[in-house]
Amino acid sequence: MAINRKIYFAGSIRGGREDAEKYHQIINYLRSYGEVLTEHVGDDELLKQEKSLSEKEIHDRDMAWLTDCEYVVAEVTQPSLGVGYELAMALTMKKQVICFFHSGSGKRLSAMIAGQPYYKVKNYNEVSEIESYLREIF
Ligand code: 6K6
Repeated sequence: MAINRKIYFAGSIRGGREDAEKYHQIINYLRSYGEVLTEHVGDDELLKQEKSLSEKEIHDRDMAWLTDCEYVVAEVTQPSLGVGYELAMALTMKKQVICFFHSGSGKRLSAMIAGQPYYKVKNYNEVSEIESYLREIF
């Protein structure tokens, strides 16, 4: 495993947890390519521990991780203010950003993400497609 590569995974938390199982699977794929700093996003048990932190502690820690990482991988199907904020910050910090959108979801991705060419947005139908896409990137 390429331990040195730090990957920040972003996915909806308070925006809604409908896609949490997909986040879990994507994080498992990402583990082959580096250290995933935000494993709790795909793990409801780990997320419970986050509840002991203040809002400021969560924000400041996550921004420190974002600053530290090389890649940001986001699952953007479920709209989330936090994920949108992280993506905007990642652009400002010039991180490599890859976004995955579930095209069979019946949702439409925000134009503020879909219309920003800096973000590499990849549509998928099955989560398993993400594995081969990640293999190409890393
Ligand atoms: C646990 C259960 C409810 O709230 C928590 C603790 N909150 C968070 N813990 C860790 N990361 C968080 C938390 N809230 C937001 N984030 C970050 O923003 C994550 O890195 C996600 O990618 C993103 C989710 O934002 P929202 O707006 O959907 O919560």
